[in-house]
Amino acid sequence: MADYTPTPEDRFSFGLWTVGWQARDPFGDATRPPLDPVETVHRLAELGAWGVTFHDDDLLATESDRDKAVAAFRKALDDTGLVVPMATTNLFTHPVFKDGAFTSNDRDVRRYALRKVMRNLDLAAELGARTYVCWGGREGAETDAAKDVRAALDRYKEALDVLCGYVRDKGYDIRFALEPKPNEPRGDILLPTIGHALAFIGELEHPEMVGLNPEVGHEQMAGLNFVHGVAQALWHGKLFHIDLNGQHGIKYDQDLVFGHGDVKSAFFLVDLLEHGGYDGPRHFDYKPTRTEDIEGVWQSAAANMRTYLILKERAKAFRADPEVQEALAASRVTELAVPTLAPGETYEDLAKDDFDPDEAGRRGYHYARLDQLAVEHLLGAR
Ligand code: DIG
Ligand code: MN
Ligand code: MN
Repeated sequence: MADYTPTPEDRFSFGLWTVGWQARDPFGDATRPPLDPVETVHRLAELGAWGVTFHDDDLLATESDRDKAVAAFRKALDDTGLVVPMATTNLFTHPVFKDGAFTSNDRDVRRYALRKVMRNLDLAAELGARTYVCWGGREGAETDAAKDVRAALDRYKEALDVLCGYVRDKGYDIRFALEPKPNEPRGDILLPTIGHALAFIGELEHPEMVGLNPEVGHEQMAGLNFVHGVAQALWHGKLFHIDLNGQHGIKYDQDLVFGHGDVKSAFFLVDLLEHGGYDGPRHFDYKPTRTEDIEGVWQSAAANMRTYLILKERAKAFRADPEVQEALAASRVTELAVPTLAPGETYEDLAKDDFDPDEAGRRGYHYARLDQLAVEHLLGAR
């Protein structure tokens, strides 16, 4: 029986806010007590995780004195060897951010948000984080009259430009990763998808310092193919980090255990990450379902890593299967990597082709066979 026990070499990381979620939702109170970040660090280390990530406010879950909380967190990291690959700011829970942070109509709120991020950037740098995520969960609106989107994008750009300037002046080895999401908690969130965020990054003063932290469920909430989105982020050299979880299509943000939503998409995502040149953390941003007690919380944390490792093995077997290699060639998947014009050719050479579009239109691509091979590997039937 294969061994799916995670080790730090797998570079799995979790947000404090994931296993620490008390399961309060819009229709019900918390079903779990607050979780001490120190307990989280030790338990994640026991489960085989490599890293832990945090919002500034997560550190205060059970200790209101920030210095004590940071000292305890740092000691837990030292005691366990867990690293901090990423940090971020909570710009969405406090009522002050109810109309946004970087794009609130209230200029004083925007200035406060920048101060809050800069303060946590200092801690992130101290703890060795290389990536700083910006999820603009409250940047948006419920009604069109309420938000001048062009002005909001001006303010969003201004905020990122100021923060990139701060990181450069401080000499921090930190890059920013924008996390798109189409809606929830706002009716419509700005930079809703990978595509919107990529276009926005191109307008910044330091675009080289800003990339993406795509989340599985967020693109799928918009009805988009997450694997295609991640592939384009990789193509732009902008996959700086990734939030792995599960989602069942277009509904509220489920933040399920990785693989517990669209498992075929998860299979091809792991195939892409393991063979597509991404060497960053395998970060889980999920929520243990509200039905779980603390024992179930730790079981769900382990499930993320175990599912990833099973899919990693299945994807490796898929790629190594000679019948798959033959089917990929028969479907001309490998031919797509061949440039359309041969070296030295120009558009003038295109006129020389002897090509019968009707004959080509009759040719099949044999994708059904290829997809069946993928499904059989995914199901462990090969
Ligand atoms: C939600 O998907 C967001 C917040 O949890 C956090 O700001 C970010 C970090 O991954 N993801
Ligand atoms: Mn989510
Ligand atoms: Mn996320």
